[in-house]
Amino acid sequence: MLSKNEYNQLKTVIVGDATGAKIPEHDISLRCVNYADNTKIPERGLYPQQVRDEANEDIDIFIDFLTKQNINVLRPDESHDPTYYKFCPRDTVFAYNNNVIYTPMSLRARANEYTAYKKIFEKYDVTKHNVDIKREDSLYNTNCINNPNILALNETEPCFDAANILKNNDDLYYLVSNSGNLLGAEMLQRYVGNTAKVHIIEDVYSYMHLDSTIAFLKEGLLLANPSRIKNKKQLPEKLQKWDIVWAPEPVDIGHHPGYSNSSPWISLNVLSINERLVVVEEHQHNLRIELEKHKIDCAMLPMRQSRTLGGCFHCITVDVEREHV
Ligand code: DAV
Repeated sequence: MLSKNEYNQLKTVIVGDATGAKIPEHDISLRCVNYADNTKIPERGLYPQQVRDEANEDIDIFIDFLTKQNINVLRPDESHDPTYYKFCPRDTVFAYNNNVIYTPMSLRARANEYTAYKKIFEKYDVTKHNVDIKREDSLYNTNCINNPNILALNETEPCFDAANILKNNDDLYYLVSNSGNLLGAEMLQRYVGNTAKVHIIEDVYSYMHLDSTIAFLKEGLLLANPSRIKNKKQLPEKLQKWDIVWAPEPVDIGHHPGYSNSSPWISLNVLSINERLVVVEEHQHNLRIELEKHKIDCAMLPMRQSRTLGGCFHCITVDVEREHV
């Protein structure tokens, strides 16, 4: 059985790889999903060497830490040369209970990214869903450019990145945003059937993914981004009963000039090893102080290119197996 929540003792994890990370063709999907704020898209081609090298150096440090925690680390297929990247397996693969979903990703350039992870799941006796969608121009709403009140995805076909979801045992939480539409949530519900209930989170954050807005720390305790969640009422009813650690202002570690795939709130993108230990970007001291108040220790590790490439320790991993209690 695959992991069912975000915080039980981690046993097996996929860690991404910055090798071959690229800016893809400048198409309508890239503009609407990644650059709806209308910033200039960098030139097509490999990310600067320094970005890829530093990201991989920091990944090596992270893997060393995980291995010392007796966690089994798996990597994307080395022979896979990505059209986009394989730095953030979280975006691509939804591993949950008895299902693996290679999600119908919002960027055209990421349509085949799942092939980098297929081998890993061959040995797991779970149902594999691979959703092939057309990504016609009509899926994308160019009115989203410069207008966060209009989402990038129309409801023409189901479309979502796996990182739009957080899992909490029998409940799945799904953000409707530029990287996931309502049809996608319905499809997710069909795939997991009666093993879980999909709860929608809407009108909270228009851009990418859920994991720089909320992190589940243990049953009944979540970390929330106060710049996006202003009021408990914006959360699905079940989560309104949880205690909330409000994340402090992030320390902005900056990004490579001209290349930015995330806001400073990537600080919130932590990976739980278990309910008492999380991996946090090394400059986020105020976050560490808040978490320690809740008896959660922080392993402070570097991830220098997290803003450049749009992923910190949650994004660059998939928790494949956690202990079941
Ligand atoms: O700017 O907070 C982060 C993307 C996480 N996958 C942001 C988006």
